[in-house]
Amino acid sequence: MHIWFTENQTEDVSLGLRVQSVLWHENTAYQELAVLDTAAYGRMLTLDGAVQTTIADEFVYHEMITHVPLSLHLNPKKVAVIGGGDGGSIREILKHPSVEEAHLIEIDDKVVAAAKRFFPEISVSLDHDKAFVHYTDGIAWVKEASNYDVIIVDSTDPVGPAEGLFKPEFYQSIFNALGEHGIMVAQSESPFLHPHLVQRVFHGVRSAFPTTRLYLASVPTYPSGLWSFTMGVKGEMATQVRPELFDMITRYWTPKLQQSCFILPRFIEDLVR
Ligand code: AG3
Repeated sequence: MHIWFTENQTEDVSLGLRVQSVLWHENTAYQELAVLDTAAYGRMLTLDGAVQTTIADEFVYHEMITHVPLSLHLNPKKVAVIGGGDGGSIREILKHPSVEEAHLIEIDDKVVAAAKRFFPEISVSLDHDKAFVHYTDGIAWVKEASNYDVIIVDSTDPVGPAEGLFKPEFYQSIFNALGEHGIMVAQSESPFLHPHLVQRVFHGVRSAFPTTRLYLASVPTYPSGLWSFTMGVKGEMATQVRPELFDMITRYWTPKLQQSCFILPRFIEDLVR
């Protein structure tokens, strides 16, 4: 069969994936959600036509958005994910023995429902007794939150429901919701295709946090394949990966990669100078 999914990543670039079957399609209260079985990357979740996750490469993004901040925190116990309704970030957070509570703040319950039905490998930990799912707007939620150790912004692109998650006021609310040595991370798009967004997030986080760092990982199904994450740190950070994390089971993150992912190519260093 020759059915192709195309994501128009910019006006000039698209990604095409051959589709074996369409498993689900709906217009939720917030966005258009689809689950497609792709020949190259297995099952894939899309929101408003943008690839969110695929079975073949989700581990890169989910491990890197969680293990990097969690292993830099001195003792992460209380963690929240804003967005991330597929549950992949919660699954990774719960690999950390110190974590007592992992909260998921997702505006669209239909994303969680689709993840539970079609992506059991990704959503597997959403029913864990340390996982708490809240169906609410992340911007309002974070204003009431306090004493979190790590807050992860696992959002879609800054159009539609996620727009407010890219604003400096939001990073300031996250700063206030974090405890003394709190750390935040936001997915911050592609240095090749969205340099202005990389800068927007970096400068926004820097306006709220004393320390801001950018790091990279390679996610083949996201625009350009090279993805960035922006971290804001409130206080002290761990200087070494804690010994109990050395045997955590991962496929992308390693204690060595933890050190190297902050080393940036010059054009990206220049972007966030
Ligand atoms: N959130 C990041 C999606 C950004 C991808 N952008 C795109 N395809 N245009 C992923 C959610 C995974 N938990």
